[in-house]
Amino acid sequence: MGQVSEMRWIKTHCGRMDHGGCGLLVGIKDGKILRIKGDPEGFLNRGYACPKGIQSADKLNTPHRLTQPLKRVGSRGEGKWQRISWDEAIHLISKNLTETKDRYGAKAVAFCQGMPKGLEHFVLIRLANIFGSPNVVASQDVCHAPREISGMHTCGFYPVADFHHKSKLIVLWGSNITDTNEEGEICSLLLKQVRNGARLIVVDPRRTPLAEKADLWLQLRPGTDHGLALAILNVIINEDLYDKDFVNKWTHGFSDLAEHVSRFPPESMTEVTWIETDKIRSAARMIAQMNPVSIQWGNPIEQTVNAFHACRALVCIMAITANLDVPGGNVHAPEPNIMGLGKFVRADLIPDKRKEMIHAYHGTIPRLMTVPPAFFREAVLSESPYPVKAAYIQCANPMLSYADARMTFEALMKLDFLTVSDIVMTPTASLADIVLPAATQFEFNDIGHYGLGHGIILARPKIVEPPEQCWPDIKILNELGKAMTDPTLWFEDYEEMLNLVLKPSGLRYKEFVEKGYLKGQDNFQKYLEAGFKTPTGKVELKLSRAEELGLPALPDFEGPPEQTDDDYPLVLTSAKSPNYLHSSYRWVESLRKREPDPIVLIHPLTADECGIKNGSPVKVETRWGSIVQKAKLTSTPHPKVVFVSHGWWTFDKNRYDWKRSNDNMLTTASRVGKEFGTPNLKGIACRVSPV
Ligand SMILES: Nc1nc2c(c(=O)[nH]1)N[C@H]1C(S)=C(S)[C@@H](COP(=O)(O)OP(=O)(O)OC[C@H]3O[C@@H](n4cnc5c(=O)[nH]c(N)nc54)[C@H](O)[C@@H]3O)O[C@H]1N2
Ligand SMILES: Nc1nc2c(c(=O)[nH]1)N[C@H]1C(S)=C(S)[C@@H](COP(=O)(O)OP(=O)(O)OC[C@H]3O[C@@H](n4cnc5c(=O)[nH]c(N)nc54)[C@H](O)[C@@H]3O)O[C@H]1N2
Ligand code: SF4
Ligand SMILES: [Mo]
Repeated sequence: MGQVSEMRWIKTHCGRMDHGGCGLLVGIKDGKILRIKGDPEGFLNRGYACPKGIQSADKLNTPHRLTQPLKRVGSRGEGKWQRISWDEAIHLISKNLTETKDRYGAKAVAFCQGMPKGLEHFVLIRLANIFGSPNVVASQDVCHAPREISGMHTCGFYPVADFHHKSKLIVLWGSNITDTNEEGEICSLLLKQVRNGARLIVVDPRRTPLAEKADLWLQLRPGTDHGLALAILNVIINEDLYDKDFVNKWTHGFSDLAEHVSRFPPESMTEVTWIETDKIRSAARMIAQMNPVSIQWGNPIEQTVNAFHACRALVCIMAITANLDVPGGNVHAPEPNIMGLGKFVRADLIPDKRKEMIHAYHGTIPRLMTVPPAFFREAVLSESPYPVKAAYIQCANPMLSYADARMTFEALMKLDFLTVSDIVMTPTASLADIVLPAATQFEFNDIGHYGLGHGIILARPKIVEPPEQCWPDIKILNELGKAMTDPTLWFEDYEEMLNLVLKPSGLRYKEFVEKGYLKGQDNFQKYLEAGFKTPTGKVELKLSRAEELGLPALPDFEGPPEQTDDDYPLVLTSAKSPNYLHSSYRWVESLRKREPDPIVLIHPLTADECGIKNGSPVKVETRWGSIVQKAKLTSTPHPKVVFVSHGWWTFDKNRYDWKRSNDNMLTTASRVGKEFGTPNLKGIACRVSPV
């Protein structure tokens, strides 16, 4: 009784359990978080919160937390550490990075971040820029860069599904938002649309709960999304279902696209995509005839070497059906009045970045500003295009998240100096010279959704004190900035960086917290006045500068990412777990109870053929490696498709097992798409057998 009556509820937004977004009410007493629930007034969630958001404070007070900076004393990866002070840690990092810079140039230092988690992502870029290194490494090769940048080149913006206005039809294309709520596309918004009559198409190789609800479920062969999209374009154009007015006024290269997609009739694409011709036709007709349509496009379309084709084909569908930048379609969300990213990260200080960054030497697509992990590791291992000798890694676990874990291991082992900031010791941190204990969600003032392109930023105020020696990443970076770069570009108080972002709005952070969020003013069909921000001022179905930029002018399909054969007859893919974030939080007991083991989903017919029993360990093999996960027999995937769990590692004292169940032992970084350096994470040929 007493407890409940004394508990105070504080408002914040969820973060660091996915991209974040839900408004939360956090109940605290005596400086401890006792309860978390969805805030009924939350702009994106209206009371919804998922299980891992509700449990998210359980990660704060665990024995696994790093509580003091550590310096390696044994050999790299041996697990022998000495506890050191923050002063010493900052001194050692700045000394080593400065020495690297003096010897090899600033570009020999890489600054690495995983999934964008909060403001520190942009403070890291600011530090890299001020330090003089063009090399910020991020997972964008497989996460959102393909979508964003293909959008920029095709229609001049990143078209995001608008769930805030009524759609007649929603297409979930490789996006399982009841589990992933990606970039704050919180599933409660979608479910409300469906309750209010929106129709639903799901493109997914697995019968998800949303696929069960859908009017049409397209169970495609993993990795053939671009093929399906081209067949849909074929139907829309051949059946004369496209929006003629929009196409005439606002598109470039329609006749070339029309001629090109005539090579992809649904009849011949059925064989490669495994989807019946009738269903492809029905999907195309629904998309063309119901307005507005929003396409919520997910990760799988950007996790093969063909990501550019898949993303381009999807934007072409949005365009010729006139669903770009209309309410309930795919919109260019206007930003609130806050500081632009370029200004915040001081892009002006590094004018040669575009020429100097590692991937510039690999001929990637213009506007890709973070180094693809494949090229970062290649630079470390082969010193090409130039030597990379040191890395600062925060909020990332590359040993699990980069394709080809062995390559990551070799690269990290070869570095002269590695710093990792995390909240627990991970396989990646275990290889570092210096490990820094970070404060995390609820423990410091933060801004969510900055830079995500959804036109909103969210307040995430501090609610409890971090463990005494745990620092917010933004504070760590501010101190490093003062120690190893021009101190006048940094701040007496690191929290001034929050005010800097907000400055144009006229708000201080405290006032922003009272408001809760800032959102740009809705403003649709901006092209009517200003055209599209492309070289032709139109949606470039055919890219007008393709030749000059070395890009394919039209979206194309040459086959699935990998061919199956007698040795590897099945197709491997994956989906994010609702209970975890990538490689994170297996050590949070309440979450682990919900999902104790890495599970591989296998169809009962396939399991029977291979002699695999439900619940037994299974060896999953590709041409690139093998792992063991536990079988779950289910008819939700196609019989020829295998779903592995992503991001699993375990630890036992100082030994970090990143091999046994890590899905990135099954992938390779030796073949990547040219535009974004994207490896195949989906659609890989595989086989399964009992252990
Ligand atoms: N095979 C395969 N590989 C994939 C994917 C896939 O689907 N399949 N998905 C890809 C995608 S989309 C992404 S975005 C990447 C994600 O890759 P990563 O971002 O590398 O993975 P995470 O597990 O999200 O986060 C890594 C670390 O951040 C730490 N962390 C959490 N909060 C904080 C904090 O506040 N401060 C600090 N310093 N650390 C913190 C966690 O403890 C964790 O160890 O993986 C990619 N890799
Ligand atoms: N719970 C949880 N939420 C997360 C994350 C997490 O790790 N856990 N990660 C966050 C991050 S960084 C990201 S980028 C987003 C990603 O979120 P999503 O875009 O939803 O990505 P996934 O879960 O990888 O895949 C979505 C769906 O695609 C299906 N799928 C698999 N292969 C294919 C294919 O080849 N084609 C098609 N069309 N579908 C396929 C899967 O069955 C799954 O249902 O989620 C964010 N939210
Ligand atoms: S859906 Fe995402 S933002 Fe919402 S509570 Fe869950 S983890 Fe947090
Ligand atoms: Mo991601």
